[in-house]
Amino acid sequence: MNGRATLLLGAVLTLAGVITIGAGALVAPAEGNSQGTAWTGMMGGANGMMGGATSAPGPDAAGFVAGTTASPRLVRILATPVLRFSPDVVTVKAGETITFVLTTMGPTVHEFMVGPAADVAANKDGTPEITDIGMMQTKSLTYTFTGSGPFAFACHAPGHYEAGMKGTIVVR
Ligand SMILES: [Cu+2]
Repeated sequence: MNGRATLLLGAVLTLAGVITIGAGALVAPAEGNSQGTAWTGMMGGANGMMGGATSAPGPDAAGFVAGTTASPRLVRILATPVLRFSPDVVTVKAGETITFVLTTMGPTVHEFMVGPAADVAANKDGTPEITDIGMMQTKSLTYTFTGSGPFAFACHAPGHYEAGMKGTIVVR
């Protein structure tokens, strides 16, 4: 088999792997209300279309494997129509590398910034951020939590942070 064919086969197998993961169970939103359940249902559809993966177990869950720069741990977060992230608390182990996978539910465009809590609160230039996450779009950002924090995340689309669109990183 020549090199190009091997590369193509690898790409197909990778795609198949992603789709298989996407068909798995989703992590439930932090809130147990009916809207949260509806979003989870919609996420199932989004996964089917986008081939997205589910959140990996966190430090408090069975099967936890700390994320590294070579193999970041995946944390899926929904940006919801009521200007909240779900979940809005994410627990990490000190030093972990996390790939945040953000999906916007509903017509409002969101952003996702993560880093030192003071920088995130101040919307400081240079703080890691993804922007223009439109309806049913998924974007990701990888961040390494060096030190004990405090760390936070937020959406700085106009008015959203003030409305409460922010989250907390708990470092174990
Ligand atoms: Cu927002």
